Amino acid sequence: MDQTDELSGAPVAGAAYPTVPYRPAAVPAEEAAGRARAFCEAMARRRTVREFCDRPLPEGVVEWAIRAAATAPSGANVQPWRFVVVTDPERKRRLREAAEAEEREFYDRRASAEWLEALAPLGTDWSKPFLETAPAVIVVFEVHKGPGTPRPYYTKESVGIAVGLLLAALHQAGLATLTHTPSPMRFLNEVCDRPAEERAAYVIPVGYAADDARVPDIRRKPLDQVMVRL
Ligand code: IYR
Repeated sequence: MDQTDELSGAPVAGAAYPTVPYRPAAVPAEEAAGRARAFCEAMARRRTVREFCDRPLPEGVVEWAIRAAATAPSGANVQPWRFVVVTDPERKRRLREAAEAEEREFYDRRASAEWLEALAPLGTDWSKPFLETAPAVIVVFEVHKGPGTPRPYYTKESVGIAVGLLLAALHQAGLATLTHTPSPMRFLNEVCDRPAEERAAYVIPVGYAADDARVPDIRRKPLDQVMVRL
């Protein structure tokens, strides 16, 4: 069947595009809540970690986690993401140096008193040793319109969902992560050799938590504070 107008080449309303059957794995209704609960309990053990050890990553984990991330839904299925995996020590050193320069500016000048107060319980400062200690740093870029790349839609939402899947995949493989957000992130194009249409959105050290790692004593909001039933 024709899918485009013969003269203009424009898609014809109602034209048939290829489809395939949707066959999700069947879960018996009586098992559904238990499965959701098990996933919740596993995810509830995820914590943002800032102290990593240099234990190497098992073969293949990062690749499978990125494949999982890249299954995320995206606006018009453009899949506007790029995952740069930095493991080379010299590249990590450059990344740390450049990130710390931005962070010094942030903590010494750019951040408002209100923002610094909100960060105080996390114990963060300009120093980012984890960018070198962690065996891998995944820099996630949004891919905007450029030569050879289509216009994306809902880019931030799409990339955010992909990063959620990435963190979940790495966590269930026993790895620790940190969603680090040096700001501004333009320096990452140069450090990661990426073209201008790619804009860094997340810097994610990945590895094993240090044996003596500690995390802030914080709580997640209970369901009645995050869910509204109508
Ligand atoms: N990007 C800085 C500051 C920072 C901001 C927020 I919002 C945090 O949740 C944590 C840190 C840094 O990485 O230190």
